[in-house]
Amino acid sequence: MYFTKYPHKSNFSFTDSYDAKTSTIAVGARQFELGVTEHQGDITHIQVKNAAVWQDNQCLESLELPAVEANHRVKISKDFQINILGKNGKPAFKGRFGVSGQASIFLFEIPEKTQFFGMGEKTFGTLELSGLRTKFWNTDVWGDFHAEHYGRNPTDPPYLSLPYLIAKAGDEYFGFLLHNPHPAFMETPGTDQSRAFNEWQETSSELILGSEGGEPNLWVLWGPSLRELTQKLQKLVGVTPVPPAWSLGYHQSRWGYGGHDDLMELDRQFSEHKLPCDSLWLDLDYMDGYRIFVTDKKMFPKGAAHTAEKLALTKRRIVPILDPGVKFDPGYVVYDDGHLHKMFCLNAEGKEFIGLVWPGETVFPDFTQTKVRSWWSDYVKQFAKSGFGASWLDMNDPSTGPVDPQGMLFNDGKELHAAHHNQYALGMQMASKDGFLKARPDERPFLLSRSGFIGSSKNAAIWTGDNLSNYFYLKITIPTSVNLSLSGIPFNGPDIGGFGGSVSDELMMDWVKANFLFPFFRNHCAKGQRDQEPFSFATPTMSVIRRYIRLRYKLFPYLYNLFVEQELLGDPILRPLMYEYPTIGLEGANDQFLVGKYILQAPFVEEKAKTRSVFLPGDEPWFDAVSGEWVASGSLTVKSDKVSTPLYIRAGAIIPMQAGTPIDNAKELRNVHFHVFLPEAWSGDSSETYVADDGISFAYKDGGRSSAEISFACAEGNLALNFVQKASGFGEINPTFIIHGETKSVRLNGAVVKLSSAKVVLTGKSLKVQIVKPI
Ligand code: NBV
Repeated sequence: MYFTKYPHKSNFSFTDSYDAKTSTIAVGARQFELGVTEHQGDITHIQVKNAAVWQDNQCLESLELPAVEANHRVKISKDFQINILGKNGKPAFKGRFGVSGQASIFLFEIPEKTQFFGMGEKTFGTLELSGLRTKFWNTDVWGDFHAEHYGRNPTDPPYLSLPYLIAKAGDEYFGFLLHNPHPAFMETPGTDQSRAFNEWQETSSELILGSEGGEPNLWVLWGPSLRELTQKLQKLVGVTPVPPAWSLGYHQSRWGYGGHDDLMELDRQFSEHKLPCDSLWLDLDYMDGYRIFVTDKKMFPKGAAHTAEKLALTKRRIVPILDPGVKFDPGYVVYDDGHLHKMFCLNAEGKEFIGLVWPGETVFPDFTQTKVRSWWSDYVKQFAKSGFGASWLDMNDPSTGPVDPQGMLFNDGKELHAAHHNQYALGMQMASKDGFLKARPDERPFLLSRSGFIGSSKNAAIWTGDNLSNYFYLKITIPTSVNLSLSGIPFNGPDIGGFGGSVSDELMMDWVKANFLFPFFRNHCAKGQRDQEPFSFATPTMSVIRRYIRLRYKLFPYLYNLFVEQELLGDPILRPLMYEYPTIGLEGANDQFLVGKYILQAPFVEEKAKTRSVFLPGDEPWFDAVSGEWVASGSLTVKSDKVSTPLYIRAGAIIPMQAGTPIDNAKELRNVHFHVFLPEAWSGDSSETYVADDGISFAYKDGGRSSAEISFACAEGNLALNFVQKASGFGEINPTFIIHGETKSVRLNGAVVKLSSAKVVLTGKSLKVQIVKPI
């Protein structure tokens, strides 16, 4: 597999006739059946079939299909062009279909000034993705690229493949999803800056969406806004079920923690420093000789369950790593059992395929087979019962070390590696999730996975793999995580502080400030690097890190509700500014983002920067959470400061928060503070739905959730607040209102209320607020 070479359109033959009556297209002498199925919500499926060329794609997770309903978005013209119509009913994208052996492409002429976004996990460092040639093939970045390359430059492809592209043409949005587990490729018109020669910089003038094999399966989505398009995509690939509350906390990991003693010491330090932390992670070292599912007795002399019990006192969980590779070691029970029952991938000689991973010679469960997923899930079940609260699925790209993975065949040696490579991790996620559910049927499972594919959103959170402790990697966290969020993977985040290399105090503080509200928030680093736990830094640095970990917990009700909303509607947690402000251009696209609709961050991500420019969208002023002042929208310059970070809140926001300053991992959803943000003499209104549930079980699906409507109207400083509890499946919600802004009078549910003054700290100085006591 060449990562930096892409099929050229000239090597393809294109459709030269179309028979509308039989839905048959012809490419030279070959006939293909063309299926165009229209679904509700302007979603159209274009499928090309020819049993002599392709078998049906074996996708492990199917899409969540909306009902079939005419939408007239895709029209095949008499000259067999695939026209995708814009809102004016005219073709916006004019496409051709071509084949080259088993490879296939869709080639589209595009409207002028089309912009591109999405593409899953790409690390190009920009939100907009014109002028790129790219592949979708899950890699083990540190195993597959040269260290000099990934240190400070984008490497492509990354760990996770999500062959989805968003095209913004004028003010409408088109989504293109290639649902085919075979390797895919895309080319977007523009200039490919990664090439040294001018002649190679210009990419195709047409948009190219292709697959190197497998049945061509293109899903075309349309939306009048990025919000509607993203909601449709998320529902199509599967929303992320609201995760357990603890998984939204702070996570502490490092490669090098051993067993019981290390965990207890970490636990003590987090408590001593009054640092909230929900889980402690174990990397490879807890295993007996890298044998998965076998915990080293020296690390846990009394068993992991004993440690888990102790950690339950501070409500922390243990999250151990699981690699897919099974040590090739006759006598080791997992190997013997898997060997006996033919669970492993084979090579072309019909023998077990061997790669070289941590345990040395390694075999690989064939997760494409139902029986193998069930076998694996039984091991995960026992593993979960032995004291582990969740699991972290690594190396599932699958990494085979220096061995070429293409030799690894699936389905008892009958199917080529490429047919399933991109969904190997997905199979591991599905099997592992089942294992946790078998162990604890009433508990929402949590898995973190490195690689993934379409459908991973239903099974696991994704971290963006091995990064380095430098500003290049800090800076790309924003476009990478935002594009991933727009591509159907809302629960994601990078290794905070950087995995490889030793982080400086400045970088660690900048990193935490930039990512502390990312959907997934885990500090992780490699063996041999400096300690990266908050308390391993000097006290002034630790205090800054702690301030943001605590602020995440303070904002937990807001974050949790964003995940609830994501499950219901499909909106991501991280959003680019244009998600909420559709009329703006690319201002702030690469180094600013929104968390939900109310919080805007513009963190410092350049080394030693003293100032940075910030763009505040819309017509209304924004609340500067550092100073407590209201600032006019538009462009401004802000100064860096050791303690605070540029964070702005939208006028009229209602943000649920926990009371006070969290010093442990307690998460209170019922006694909640609703912070209301009112610019001076503001006239306007706002409303929000707020929910609370037990944060761990599935009871919320069955009435076990409380909800309330919070609304207000403000006319020149006269504020009328309303709070109505709508559902009480999880008991009463007790609101307190915290008002940021001057008011002349305040009423709550019609009655005049008395206010008291207080102070609240968010990111900067202590802010004066008015409190409306609980009713
Ligand atoms: O298990 C060790 C590491 C792990 O810490 C990291 O997070 C993974 O992305 N793992 C990769 C294997 C070795 C990487 C050099």
